[in-house]
Amino acid sequence: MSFWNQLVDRFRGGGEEIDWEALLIEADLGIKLATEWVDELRESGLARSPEKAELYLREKMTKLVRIPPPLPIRQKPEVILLIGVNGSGKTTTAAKLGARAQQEGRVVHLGAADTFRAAAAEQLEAWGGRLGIPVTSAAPGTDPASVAVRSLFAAQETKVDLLIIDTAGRQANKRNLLLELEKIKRSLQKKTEGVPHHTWLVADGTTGSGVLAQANEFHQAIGLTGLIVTKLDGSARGGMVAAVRAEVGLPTYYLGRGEKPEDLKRFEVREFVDNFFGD
Ligand SMILES: Nc1nc2c(ncn2[C@@H]2O[C@H](COP(=O)(O)OP(=O)(O)OP(=O)(O)O)[C@@H](O)[C@H]2O)c(=O)[nH]1
Ligand SMILES: [Mg+2]
Repeated sequence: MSFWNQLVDRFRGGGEEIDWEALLIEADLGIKLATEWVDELRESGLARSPEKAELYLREKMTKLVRIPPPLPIRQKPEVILLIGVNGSGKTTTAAKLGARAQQEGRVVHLGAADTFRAAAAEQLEAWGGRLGIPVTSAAPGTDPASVAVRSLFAAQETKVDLLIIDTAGRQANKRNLLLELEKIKRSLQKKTEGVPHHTWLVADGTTGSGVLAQANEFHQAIGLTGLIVTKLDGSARGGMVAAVRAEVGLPTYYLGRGEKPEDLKRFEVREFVDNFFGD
């Protein structure tokens, strides 16, 4: 039985009307979006029919999570900055994005701007070694902004197509760590206007509504352009993709469904919606 149908069964409660609000919150849609959609279900009278309600919600979801057309980037390299809380999957995602781009025929460079954890640069270097992607790194304790800038210079010199910069894990409420992120962004911008083109939050899908909170906090603090949700190979179903789009306005570009490079999937609306509600 699909995740969705399991939820419907669970919230049906004694043959009465389904508790749609509880169901949608359980599916990680967040309170605000859940309430909004449930009000619409009630007002339209669809709440009493699970089939009709599902069709309605499918359509709402499909419209909501649409991916905006890519902005034309004339500069080379295109630069992606990955940020997020500790252990969310940033370093792995940097490598996976690199591997994907390589498969598409693009030349990639990696920047290891996590100089906080001693093993962080080694972890990215190991990935670089395996994938044949050069990595700019520095000794632990080095100013991460300087490593980011050096990686930009290296990527420009070698004329690669894509630079992916990994950063240290941090909570969005730690002021000094946020300032460090701001400095990384500002230093890159100072060297080349428009860089980084993308500032993506990498968030662990198993934290459920935590993803929405993180997206809100990081977006307010330093400005995000998109989301990547990792660890969706477990029980998490990704409802937070809709919540983040509705409440923070950020599109999701990739989903992580495992630890290997090929487990990073481009976000596809149709596939996502089918997966969420069950085929
Ligand atoms: N199952 C699963 N595991 C993942 C996924 N993405 C990352 N991981 C695992 O999560 C763990 C943490 O990943 P990292 O990439 O090191 O996370 P990070 O955000 O760089 O961590 P810090 O640098 O310490 O903040 C690793 O064991 C990864 O293999 C995913 O999509 N699915
Ligand atoms: Mg890391």
